[in-house]
Amino acid sequence: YLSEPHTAAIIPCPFNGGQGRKGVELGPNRLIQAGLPSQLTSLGWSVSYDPSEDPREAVAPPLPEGDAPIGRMKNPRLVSEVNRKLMGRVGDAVGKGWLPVTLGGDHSLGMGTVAGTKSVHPDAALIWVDAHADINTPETTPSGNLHGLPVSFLLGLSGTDVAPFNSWMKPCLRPTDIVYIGLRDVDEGEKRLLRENGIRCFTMHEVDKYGIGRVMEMALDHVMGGREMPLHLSFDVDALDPTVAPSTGTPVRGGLTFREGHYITEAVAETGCLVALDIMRQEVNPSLKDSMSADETVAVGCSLARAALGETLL
Ligand code: 6HN
Ligand code: MN
Ligand code: MN
Ligand code: MN
Repeated sequence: YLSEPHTAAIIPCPFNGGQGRKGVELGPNRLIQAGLPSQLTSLGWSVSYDPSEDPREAVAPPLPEGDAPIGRMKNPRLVSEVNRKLMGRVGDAVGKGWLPVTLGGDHSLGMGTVAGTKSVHPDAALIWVDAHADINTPETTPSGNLHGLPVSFLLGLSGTDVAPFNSWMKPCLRPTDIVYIGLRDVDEGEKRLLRENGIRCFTMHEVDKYGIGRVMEMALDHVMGGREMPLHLSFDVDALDPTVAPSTGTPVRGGLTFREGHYITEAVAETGCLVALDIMRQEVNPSLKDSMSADETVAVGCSLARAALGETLL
């Protein structure tokens, strides 16, 4: 799916409107300052990234009508508009045969990135690495934070055919297209949705039980069935254990080790089928006290991206 030479399009998305905490919008810039573009160049990729472009424009469109909650959904117009634009950017990159590397930002952005990939490759498979399932609907969401809902919108679950999203977003994901890895904090309503839709999940329990090698084999087998098909990887950094990625909004203990996280990205690189990558919820707390853990988390984010783009392939 990738034309030679490979081009990676870095799409910084300093967006926090899908949840209530500040800090997640600082992530993309930190990954870039840490040298991600040149690191990818060193791996042999051409990198499309325009440092003069201000990414804040794309993620903070003016909303003259204000942004009152719709039902339980918070910031619905902002989240919708940002994702509509992101879908276009990701779709453009994938359409050119480039590999978009979207740097989040909160995970509500998964709506736009996956919809963008699907606009070019309707059959694309999706691996969602996360402590959370992000499959709440506007009805089941306990928090109203849209970063907990992207997957239900992509699937078109009941209750997601709502304004303002339904003006541009059409369901584009089938339950058999997606597989989860790393789950350990799933809401009751989400468990029901996962069951009802027969969605394959590898929770931390399965990672412990089978080991990450076997889990990746089964996960790829499930979504790709041994075939060559376009693959989208959406990696929420909170899937990693908080000892590995301490700088994230809702740390959940008992997560993926450094190696397990990297094994996932390496196994994805090995398929040669990756068409889009999200590194999400890379949060940075600007306070000095936390600057070490932020640096650590940023370094892990860069190294996951490098591994997904083939750093460790011999
Ligand atoms: N994330 N399930 C919780 C909610 O509010 O819906 C947490 C969502 C977390 C989202 O980690 O990207
Ligand atoms: Mn997430
Ligand atoms: Mn998460
Ligand atoms: Mn929870």
